Amino acid sequence: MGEAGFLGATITGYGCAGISDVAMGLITREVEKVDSGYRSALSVQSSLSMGAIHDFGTDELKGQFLPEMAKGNVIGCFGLTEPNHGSDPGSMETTARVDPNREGVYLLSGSKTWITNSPIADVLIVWAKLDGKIRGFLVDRARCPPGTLETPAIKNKTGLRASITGMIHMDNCPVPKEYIFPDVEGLRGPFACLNNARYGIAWGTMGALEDCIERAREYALSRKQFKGNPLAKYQLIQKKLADAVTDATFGLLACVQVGRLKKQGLLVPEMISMIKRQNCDRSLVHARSLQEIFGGNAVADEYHIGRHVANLFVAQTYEGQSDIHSLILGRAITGVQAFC
Ligand code: TGC
Ligand code: FAD
Repeated sequence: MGEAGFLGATITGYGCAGISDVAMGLITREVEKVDSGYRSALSVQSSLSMGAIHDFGTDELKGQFLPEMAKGNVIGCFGLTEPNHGSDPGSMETTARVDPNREGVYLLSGSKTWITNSPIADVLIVWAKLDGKIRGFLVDRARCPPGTLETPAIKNKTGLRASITGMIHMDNCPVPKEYIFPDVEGLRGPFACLNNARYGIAWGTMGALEDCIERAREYALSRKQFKGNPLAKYQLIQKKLADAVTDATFGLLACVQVGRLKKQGLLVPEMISMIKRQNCDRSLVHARSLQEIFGGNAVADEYHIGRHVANLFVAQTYEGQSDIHSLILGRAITGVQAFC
């Protein structure tokens, strides 16, 4: 991906491609046609890790990390979710404190879980509370003394198996003050990065759905049941395909429109909640429905449809589960927040 110029591709400078949000969306769609885990790797490196450094890091941090991250030589991850706090990251327990023995050093302690790429990350963007306020820290694995940082992998996942996911355990993990994002405080920091990643998921899930449609169409044309007729001849099968193609088309058009509004500076985050929720939900519903066309063969991995279904459940869950995006939209519509 680094060689192809996909990583951090919307960033201008630092060896990045500087393409539009719509162009990035089109790349994301093609990548997730292959597998949602590939798109996850792309999203985490580009929107969540490089994006955080680009938007909130100092010029020194940008110059030091972005060019190598754009090439894929340095891998990033984004640690927000904790074992006890997923949908509600504002309640996070990970803390930072001033090192009593060394000037200009902070010590991070706490655990993050379900972190894409954490076991292989060189650079870990960690959100933690300093004096009760959420701040962003860049943890450079190479600078962490033994025993202060552990990133075990979470094994035997049922979805997103092409992507490595792990935990981040920090025990007085030292971070120099130059590696703190200086000007961002509160959830605005991580959510700003998530806006771009969620936008990418809305595009990506349409790619996964398109791959399901293509595979189901080919199968329905070749598989014959009842007097030698292909499954594609039957109206119930055609309806499944028609419903899926319709939502894939509407979903892509919505992404294009949101991408254009983003470029014009007319975007509000609720637009992203709307397309993230809708495209994740519809792609999962249709992938499950198209799966039925394969009958028992759907269970065999060589037909790929089951892999997409398992992946799309994850896409619907991470970066704000769909019901959480319903509440974000509900709050915008009514002015009343229903989270707690
Ligand atoms: P709330 O009061 O709503 O907001 C707190 C502060 O944040 C600001 N804010 C935003 N800023 C920019 N963009 C957005 N979309 C924003 N949403 C909120 C807000 O203005 C406020 O700022 P300030 O300055 O006034 O403090 O906070 P809340 O605690 O009530 O939030 C509730 C809720 C549900 C909206 C939020 O917590 C939420 O979205 N939960 C979902 C958690 C989530 O998305 N986690 C993602 C983890 S990362 C991940 O999953 C990566 S997977 C990667 C992969 O493999 O592809
Ligand atoms: P919970 O918050 O416990 O929610 C469980 C269920 O309850 C959900 O259906 C939710 O919608 C519902 N719920 C919660 N609160 C409410 C409410 N107020 N009203 C109604 N319903 C509610 N996180 C990162 O920080 N970085 C990563 O790189 C990352 N990668 C991931 C990769 C994978 C493969 C997976 C599975 C997850 C990843 N995550 C990552 C974590 C992901 O963001 C969380 O799983 C997600 O935010 C949901 O949090 P949770 O799992 O703790 O569920």
